[in-house]
Amino acid sequence: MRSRIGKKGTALAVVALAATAVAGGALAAIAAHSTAMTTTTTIKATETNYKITLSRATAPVGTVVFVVHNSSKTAHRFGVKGVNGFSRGIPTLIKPGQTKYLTVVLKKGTYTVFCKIHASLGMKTILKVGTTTGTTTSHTTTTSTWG
Ligand SMILES: [Cu+2]
Repeated sequence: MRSRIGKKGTALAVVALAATAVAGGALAAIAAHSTAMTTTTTIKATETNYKITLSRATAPVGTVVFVVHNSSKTAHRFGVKGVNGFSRGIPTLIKPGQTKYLTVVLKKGTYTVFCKIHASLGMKTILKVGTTTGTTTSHTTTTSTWG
């Protein structure tokens, strides 16, 4: 019967060494700093007459990049409204066939994504931020201080 203790023992020793190194002074500070994370979520928004369809209805807290495509034959606008007076939008018309981008940093809350011109015709939808369930995915970027 062969024993596997030899291999396991080596692996444990390596882990212990690494832990000791990190615990020592400056290295620990760097390791702590590099755990700061920013989450960026890209959401596709398709504008038609008179509807906005989002590729996802929820997003984690952080940066959200809206890729707004107007697939109708009418010019539209694109804006995001939220709690505490949050209001951002693409400042120009999105003409038929055009794609424009809006990058926003969103806190936890419920936001209304809308077309300023046609909101009264129902051209608006809801985006929930910070209430993500297991069905959503996010891209997490770890910022390293190593260069
Ligand atoms: Cu519109």
